[in-house]
Amino acid sequence: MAYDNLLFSVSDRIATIVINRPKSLNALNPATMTDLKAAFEDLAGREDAGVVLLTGAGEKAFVAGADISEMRSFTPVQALEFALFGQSVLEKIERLPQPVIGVINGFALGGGCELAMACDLLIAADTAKFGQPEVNLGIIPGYGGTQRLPRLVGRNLAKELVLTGDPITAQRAFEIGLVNRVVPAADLMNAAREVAAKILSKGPVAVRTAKMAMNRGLDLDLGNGCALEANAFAVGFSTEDRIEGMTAFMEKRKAVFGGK
Ligand code: CO8
Repeated sequence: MAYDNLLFSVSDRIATIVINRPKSLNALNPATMTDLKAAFEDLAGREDAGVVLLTGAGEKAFVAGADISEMRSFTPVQALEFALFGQSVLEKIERLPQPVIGVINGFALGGGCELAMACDLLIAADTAKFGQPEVNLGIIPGYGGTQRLPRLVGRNLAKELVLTGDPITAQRAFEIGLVNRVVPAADLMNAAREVAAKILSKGPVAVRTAKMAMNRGLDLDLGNGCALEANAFAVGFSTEDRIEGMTAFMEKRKAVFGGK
């Protein structure tokens, strides 16, 4: 499928989405959010893609935030609509059956940091910068930043980022648990593909179920989260993948999973 603001490709069961507005540092305007919605809706039904990489075009930015040039004329009602729409797109990413790896190639600011936080794990170039600079514009995060950031890094660190608007380095983002790994910029795509290939070699149904259990469980108390897990665990015993996985272990060979 072709998009005005995204590049989309699939190879070796890895789908790659590149946000492609480098002249605006890949800022998110309504048209780009609409493209992202369509791309993730398409991916949900695709059997040829087991992992998704999400990155930005060019070397400078993943996404430098919502597009300020378009946002500046919003009425409050439009701002509400744009925030709710964006939040629903990020929820699509979280609810996508396949894991999504955020490949952070540069600035991930404002809506860009929020988009990154909707991914399942993040690999960042050592040149990347993260931040929630909305207060510099007299506004607050609107794509879930005030909610996901405290859940990811803790309340006080989140407050420091959101209330000062100061950006942090990729290394600092790693130290506070926002990013899984930091690699030299030149190695970024290879590092992301390596992680994707490792996930792809595992039981596909198990990978999807584990993602769902962790994401949904975070919204539940521990007891209900564990109940959700036990049910998902039991469903795993109805799959051909688990027969193959356990048989391969007993036969001391590598499992070949069919995703069924
Ligand atoms: N929106 C629109 N255009 C942008 C944005 C943006 N967020 N960021 C950069 N650009 C454009 C610049 O205007 C410039 O365009 P031009 O060449 O036509 O002048 C081009 O990209 C290159 O940018 P710079 O010249 O500024 O590059 P620098 O290397 O000097 O600086 C920075 C890079 C530090 C990233 C700088 O561009 C910057 O501070 N950008 C804005 C960052 C920001 O404030 N982001 C948060 C935006 S608000 C937000 O994301 C809210 C999300 C929730 C929305 C909810 C819906 C209501």
